[in-house]
Amino acid sequence: MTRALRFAAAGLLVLGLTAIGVLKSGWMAETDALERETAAPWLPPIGLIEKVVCDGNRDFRLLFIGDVHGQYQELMRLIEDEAGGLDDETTVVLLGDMVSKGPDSDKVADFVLQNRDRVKFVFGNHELATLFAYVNPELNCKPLEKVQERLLPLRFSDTKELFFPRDLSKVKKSHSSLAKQLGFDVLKRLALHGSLALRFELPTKQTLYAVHAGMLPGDFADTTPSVHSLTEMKFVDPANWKRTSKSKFPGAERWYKLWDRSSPKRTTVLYGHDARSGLNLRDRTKGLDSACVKGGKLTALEYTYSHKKGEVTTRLLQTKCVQD
Ligand SMILES: [Mn+2]
Repeated sequence: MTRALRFAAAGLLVLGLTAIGVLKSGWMAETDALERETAAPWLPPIGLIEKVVCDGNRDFRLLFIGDVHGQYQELMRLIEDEAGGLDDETTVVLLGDMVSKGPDSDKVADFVLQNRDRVKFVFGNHELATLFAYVNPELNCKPLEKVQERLLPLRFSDTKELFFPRDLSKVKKSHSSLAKQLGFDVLKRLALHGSLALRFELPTKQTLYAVHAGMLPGDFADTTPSVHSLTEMKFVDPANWKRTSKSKFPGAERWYKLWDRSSPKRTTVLYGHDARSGLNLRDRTKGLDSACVKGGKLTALEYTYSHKKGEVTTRLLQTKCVQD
């Protein structure tokens, strides 16, 4: 082999090895990215609203229940003893914050998922915090400033809004532990089953909305409400409805006062979230969080439809709660 040929062969060999190296590192980078992607916690988007048209040709009953907060025994007592149990005519609607704080969040979640055809729920701030803690496992292990930019939002199927909690300190270690305890399968099924709001059209032309925190006039009719207002709001600025808050601020008003003034007459909002105000039954809004987890009561508001009479009757059911 001439010298020149030897040089050329060596050159080709180097080139070849380099090419393999480049290809390999490219391939490795791609695999790494893929692994990261697969490893990143993922949950399906949550539905914004589920609409139910109730059939006027048969009897039915809707049982709206305030914040359960993991008080499984009380929930069972309310449904079995006070309400006479789940039957084919009954739909239970949990008004959010069904998990967290109390002792048996896992049992409450299992109960909901095992009775999906009879038990519906809307997401409360505690369910969102638990899901958020699940998709952001670093949140409670590292200082906030280190993870803040890497946080992943929660996603919803009918709104482009990406949800980050307004106050990250409200996503606590207990939410991360609960997320771990429930695990991916349960959280995924909860995300697929629940929604941020429910709307029931009754045969009597009444409309019932179920949300965790509150609604503003025009929500779902003219405007898409924000996740924060549906799950956290207690107060609103009457001059700028986009300004909502959990705590009182100058000029703020309770959201249900706006609702009383400007919403359609035959439309009622059932909600939870406000244990401090307690049971709050008004003409067009029904607040059902009666502080069960703090040793208060667990409340259900029952709507029973009789197709013979063509009428809806309501009844309030309560059970006393034992503080854990
Ligand atoms: Mn709440």
